[in-house]
Amino acid sequence: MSLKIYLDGKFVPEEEARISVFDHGILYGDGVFEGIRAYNGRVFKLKEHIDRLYDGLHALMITPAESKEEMIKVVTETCKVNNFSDCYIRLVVTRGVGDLGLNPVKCKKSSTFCIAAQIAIYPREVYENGLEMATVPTRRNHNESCNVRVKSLNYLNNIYARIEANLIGVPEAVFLNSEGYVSEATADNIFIIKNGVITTPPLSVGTLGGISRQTVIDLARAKGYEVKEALFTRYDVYTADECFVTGTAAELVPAVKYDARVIGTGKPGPIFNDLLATFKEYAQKPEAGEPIL
Ligand code: PXG
Repeated sequence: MSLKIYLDGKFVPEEEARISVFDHGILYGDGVFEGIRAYNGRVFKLKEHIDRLYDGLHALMITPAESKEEMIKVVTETCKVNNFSDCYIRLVVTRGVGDLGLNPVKCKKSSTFCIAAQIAIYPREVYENGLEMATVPTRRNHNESCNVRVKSLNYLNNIYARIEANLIGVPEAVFLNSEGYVSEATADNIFIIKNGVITTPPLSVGTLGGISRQTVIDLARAKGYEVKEALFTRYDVYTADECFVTGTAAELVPAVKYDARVIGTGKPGPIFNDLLATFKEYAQKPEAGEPIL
C-alpha cells in the first residue's frame, strides 16, 4: 500500500513525494525534523514536538510556510489520510531550494514534508531482556559548534557513533561530551537509577531535550520518585542499579550491559518496569496528545 505524504501543502502518493537535489536539506543537512508517535488515535505530545521544531527553525532562521496551528493539523491529517491511529511520524522542514553555495540567503522558500509509517527500532528481545551499550570514541557535538538541542537534519555526529557501535558489536552507543560526562545515546536520552534516585544528564551537558525524557521525569516525580538532572560519568553507569534510555522511536528501553560491565542484576529492574508501565498507561490517555479527528 502506498503511503500518502504531506509535501508543501498537498498530500501525494509516496512515489510522487520528491524534493529537489538543490534543496539545502540534502546538500548541507540544513533543516530540522521531528520524530513523533501516535497512540490510540492521538498524536503524543504533539504541541511539545511542534514547539521544539519551531525553536530549532527560529535558531536556524528558517521560516516555514505553515503556522504552528497549521503544522499541528498537517501531522494529525497525515495520520488520518493514511488511516493510522498508532504510528511513527517524521516531520521535516528543509531550508529549501538554493544554489550550490551554502549561503542560506539564496534559499527563498523552505519545504515541509510529513510521513506517517510503522517502525520497529529494536527486536522484541531487547525490550524484554535489555539492551547492551558501549561508549564510542566520537564525542557529542559541542553546543557552541552545532547545538544538539536543535534537531537538525545534520545527524552525522550520531551516524559516526552508530558506525562505531556496529564496529564494537553492540546495538547502541553512548556519547560522552567533550569533557567526558555521559551525554546520551545516538537517538535516545539516558537515565540511571541508584538507591532509588533517578538521574539523567542536564541539557547543559549537550543532549537533546527529549520529549520522552521530560515525560518520564514528570511521570516519575508525580509518582513520588526523586529525579535529578545531574552530570555523571561512565563509572556511575557501571555502578548503577538500573539504566534505561528513552526516545520517541525506541520508547523506553532497559539497558543491562555497558562497556562490557553488567548493570545491576543484568535484567530490567523494578523501577524501570514501574516507569514503563506508567508511561504506557499515560500514552493511552486523552491528555497525552492531540486527537486525530
Ligand atoms: N537524543 C537524540 C539525539 C535524538 O535524536 C532523542 C534523544 C529522544 O528525543 P524524544 O523527543 O524522541 O524523546 C532523540 C530522538 C530513531 C530516531 O530512529 C530518533 C530520533 C531521531 C532520529 C531517529 O530512533 N530522535
